[in-house]
Amino acid sequence: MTPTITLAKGDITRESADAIVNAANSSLLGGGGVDGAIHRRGGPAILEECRKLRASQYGKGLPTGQAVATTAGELDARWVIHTVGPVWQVGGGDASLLASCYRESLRVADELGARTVAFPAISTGVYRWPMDDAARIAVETALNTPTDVEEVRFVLFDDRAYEAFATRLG
Ligand code: AR6
Repeated sequence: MTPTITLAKGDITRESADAIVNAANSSLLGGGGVDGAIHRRGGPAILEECRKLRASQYGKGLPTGQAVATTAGELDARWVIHTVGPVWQVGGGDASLLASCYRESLRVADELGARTVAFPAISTGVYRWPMDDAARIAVETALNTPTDVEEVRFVLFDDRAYEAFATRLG
């Protein structure tokens, strides 16, 4: 099935969804941006599970483009799905890895049985991916990934991000 795509503006940690996606880094141990906000509002249970993941199957960290779930702690969600976007380097970035973040997050969501999933604009903050290109990759991948997720909600932090995604949706 193809999910319905919806857009929201604001802080993703205020959203209610089965799963909220975190724009994490490989350490899984927190950072700034969405990651910082999720750990702050979600509370210590999330970090505790991330530490366990680091002590078990992700001893070297979560590779770029992959996704893994933990509890959502005190967020209004059942799970946080952590994924690691690629960094935009001078002149470009690996678009297949950014697409993989969305695809793998949806695969994990399917495994969990999540039906509504809220995504931030992965890689467009600290990792510097240009917003228009990131919006294109996010929307195309969500529309082209077979999934049982019914709603993919992109939660955009400001007007510019919202407009970039709205333009892509047409
Ligand atoms: N809700 C929704 N969107 C947000 C929020 C929020 N609370 N806060 C920021 N954004 P970023 P990345 C937007 O930097 O580029 C962290 O330190 C932001 O404006 O969160 O994938 C991690 O630990 C931008 O458009 O993620 C990694 O080290 C988008 O969310 C690194 O940053 C993504 O910005 C990951 O960088």
